[in-house]
Amino acid sequence: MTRDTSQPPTGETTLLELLGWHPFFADQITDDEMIEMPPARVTQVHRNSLHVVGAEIDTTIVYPDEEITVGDWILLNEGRTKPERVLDRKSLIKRRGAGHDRHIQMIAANLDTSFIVSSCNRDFNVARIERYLALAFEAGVNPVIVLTKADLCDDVEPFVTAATAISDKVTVVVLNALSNAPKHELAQWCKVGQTVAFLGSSGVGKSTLVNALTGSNINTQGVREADARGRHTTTSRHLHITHDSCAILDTPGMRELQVTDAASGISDLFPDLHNLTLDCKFSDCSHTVEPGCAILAAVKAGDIDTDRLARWAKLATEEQINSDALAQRKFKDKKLSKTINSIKKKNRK
Ligand SMILES: Nc1nc2c(ncn2[C@@H]2O[C@H](COP(=O)(O)OP(=O)(O)OP(=O)(O)O)[C@@H](O)[C@H]2O)c(=O)[nH]1
Ligand SMILES: [Mg+2]
Repeated sequence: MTRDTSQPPTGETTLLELLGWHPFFADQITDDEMIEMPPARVTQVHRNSLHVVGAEIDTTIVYPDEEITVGDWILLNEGRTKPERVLDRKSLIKRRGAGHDRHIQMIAANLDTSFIVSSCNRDFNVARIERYLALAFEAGVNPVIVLTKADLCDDVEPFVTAATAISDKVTVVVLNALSNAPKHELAQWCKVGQTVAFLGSSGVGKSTLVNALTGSNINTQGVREADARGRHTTTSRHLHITHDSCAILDTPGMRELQVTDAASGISDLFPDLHNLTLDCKFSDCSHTVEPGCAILAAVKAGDIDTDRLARWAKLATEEQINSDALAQRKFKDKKLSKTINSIKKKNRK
C-alpha cells in the first residue's frame, strides 16, 4: 500500500472512490448489504490469501473457492475474514495459463486503462505489443502504448512511427520514466476513480512508472547490458492506491503471453484483415490456397503488408487452437460432472 487507508481522504473524494468504486459496482448491492457486507478491493493475491482494502479495511483474508484476481471488488462476510460475494466485473484481462490444460489465467479485473510499456531499445517488439493490445481490446480496457527510455535513445522516431502504425485506436506516449514526465503525460488516464495497469516485459520500466506516479519507492533494477532484458524484479501483481489520483497496478514482466478466448480483440486490432475474411468465398477459408480468398487477392494486389499479415495469422491461429482446446475441456468437464451427478443420484435411491 502506498497510502494509509485508515485516514480519510481529503476534499469530497471518498476512500472507496480512490479505490475505484463506481456506480457499476454500487448498482449491484443494496444499502443494507453495503452496511452488512462492506465492499473491499483486492490489491494482492497470494496462494492462500488475498489482501483487500476498503473504507476502514486494510486486511488479509482467506482465499475462497471461487477464483479471484487483483482488482476484483468483493463483499466481505460479517467477520471480515472471507468474501461473501464477488461483484460482477467491468473488465477482465486474461491469458492462457502455463501448462497443458490451456486454462485461463486472470491477470487483472476492473481496469479502465492498460499502459502497454515497451522501451526504445532492443525490447521493442511489435508482435508482442499486438498481443497485449488484443487482450486489452478483448477485455474492453482502453490500451495506451508507453515507450520508455527516450532519454537513452538517439532517435525515438522509428519506435514512435512503428508503435503508431499498429492501430489508429491507440495513443502512443514516449517519455523518460525517471523524469517528471509520467505525471503529466499520463494524467488524462489517471484521474481519481480510474484504475490503470502497467503491462510489459521485465525491465521496461513498469515499476519506475508506478514510482513516478505515486511518489513511492518500489524496488527497480538495472537491465542486462547485453540484450536490454530485465531481471524480473517485480514478482507479483500489486494494486497501489494513491492519495489524489487513480488506483495503479504494477505487474511482473510476463515471459509468455498466449492469447485465448480473444477472437474479437484480435478483430478489433486488425479490422481491415478481419473485414477482408468476410469476403472470402468459403467461411472456413485458411487464406493459403483457396479460390475466392479475399486475403490472397489483396496480397496479390499489393494492398497488404505481408509481415503484419503473418503476425495476424499467427495470433489468430494460436487463439483458435487455445480456445477450441478450452471449449473441449469445458465440454469434457461438464460431461464428467453430469456423470458424477447421475451416479450420486442413483446411489441416493
Ligand atoms: N534512463 C532510463 N532508465 C529507465 C527508464 N525506465 C526505467 N528505467 C530503468 O530501467 C530499469 C528497469 O526498470 P523497472 O521499473 O525495474 O522495470 P520493470 O518493468 O518494473 O521490470 P520487472 O519488475 O522486472 O518486470 C531500472 O534500472 C530503471 O531505473 C527510463 O525511461 N529511462
Ligand atoms: Mg517491476
